[in-house]
Amino acid sequence: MKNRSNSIFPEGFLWGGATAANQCEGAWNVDGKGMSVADCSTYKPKTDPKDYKAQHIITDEDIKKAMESEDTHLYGKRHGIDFYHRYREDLDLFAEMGFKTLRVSIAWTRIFPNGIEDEPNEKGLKYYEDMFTYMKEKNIEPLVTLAHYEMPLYLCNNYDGWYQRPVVDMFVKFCKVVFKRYKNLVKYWLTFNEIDSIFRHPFTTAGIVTDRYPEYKLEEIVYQSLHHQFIASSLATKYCHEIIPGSQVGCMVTRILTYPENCHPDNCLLALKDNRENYFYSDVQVFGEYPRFIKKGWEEKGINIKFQQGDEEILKQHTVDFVSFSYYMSLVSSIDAEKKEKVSGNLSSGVKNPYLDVTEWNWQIDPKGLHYSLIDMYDRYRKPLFIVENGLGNKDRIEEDGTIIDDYRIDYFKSHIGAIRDAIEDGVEVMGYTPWGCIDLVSMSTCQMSKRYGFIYVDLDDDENGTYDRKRKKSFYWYKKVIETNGAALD
Ligand code: BGP
Repeated sequence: MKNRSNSIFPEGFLWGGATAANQCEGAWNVDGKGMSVADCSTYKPKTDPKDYKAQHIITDEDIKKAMESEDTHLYGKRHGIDFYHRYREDLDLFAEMGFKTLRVSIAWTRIFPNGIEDEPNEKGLKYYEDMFTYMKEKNIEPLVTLAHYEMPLYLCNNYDGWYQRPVVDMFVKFCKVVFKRYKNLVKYWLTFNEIDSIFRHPFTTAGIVTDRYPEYKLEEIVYQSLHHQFIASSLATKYCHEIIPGSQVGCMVTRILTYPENCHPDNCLLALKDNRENYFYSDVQVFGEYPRFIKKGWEEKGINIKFQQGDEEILKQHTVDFVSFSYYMSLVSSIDAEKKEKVSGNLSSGVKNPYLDVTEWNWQIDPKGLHYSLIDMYDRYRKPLFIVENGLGNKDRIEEDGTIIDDYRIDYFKSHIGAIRDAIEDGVEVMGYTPWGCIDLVSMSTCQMSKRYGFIYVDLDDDENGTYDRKRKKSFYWYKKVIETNGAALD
């Protein structure tokens, strides 16, 4: 029997939570902010919220409509939870929970509204400076994502998003400005959120409007844009290290573990290949080169990716210090996938695992998969790991006495934090844990408010009705205790 009276989590473990500018700040056109791709995402009440594809295809016609509209009801990310104006109150609540860190992102469009300006927008810079300063006062270490599902819409319209190479320079210019401005405030940085999402939702991840291109060209366009993001990520890492000595930069990927349906060797091989594909994105950023199977695939499919002179060296020389990832679910690989029942999640779908429960949004719940992934990733990379997203999207109910008894969320976290503890016991180096949407925010995939992840409730519904008031849920007090005891209170 394991003795768990003392905490297994290392001293200095970064307990906290995660958010992103486009889903919580709101204030979409305030203080000089430019329009971003996220400001075009709509809440589509008539579409099945589980139909992720339907939520994500954005055409030029949709962009035009969005640009002509001032509406914030339909475009939920434009209002977020008004974190822009309320961040002090929210940071007070996070500090009350004992957060050691908070993951936020910087909206590129607050700093360079269209991406092409020579000079940054001072109001945008000042906003983040004030926020980081306040975090420091509260003893919360900022963990900052440079690109979390947004880019200036101008670049999408005039440079085909990340498809055109000059966007790399514009992003690097943005990075240098924020590194210089926040060098004394921010030590931990992440480059691209879930960089692997580019195939699942090219518009949100890289400003690629798929209906502009013939179908047969799309894969090449996505790979080329991804290559530009990899280069931009390496250059961001380089300049971060140069400008902020002692800083640490991580890549950020979606970990989607895939099990074989059974021990049939064909299924095992398929699962191995699916996992290898999922690892491709962190492999490039950790090992500094493309895996052979990707290049071979390009050759076979006649995909021609343009490398500029020096690109290979850039990738090789500026690899990341740690590996961060989101973990929500696992999938199953089967050679008979066509005939099997499917589940969704993180905008991808797969064969249903009969041993697992699913969330209200049909995402499979698998804490053991987190344990498995942590061991597997650490064995592969030998770099510190950071779980920067994990959580349960669920509807919450307010009781008559005003309380929110979210025991389902507590159970979810208990099992997942338990899995992290088990992995640490198995020798895995884990830097920290920042559950997603530590305060309710607008859903990335469906733009709903009702898909709630938070320890803190925000009074706002899918149609933007509500007071925006914040309220502590039962899980708030539970997580506070876990942090206070450095994980020992889990049992
Ligand atoms: C990740 C994204 C987040 C986030 C989360 C939950 O893929 O990085 O931005 O929102 O998933 O997804 P959703 O909001 O669709 O429930």
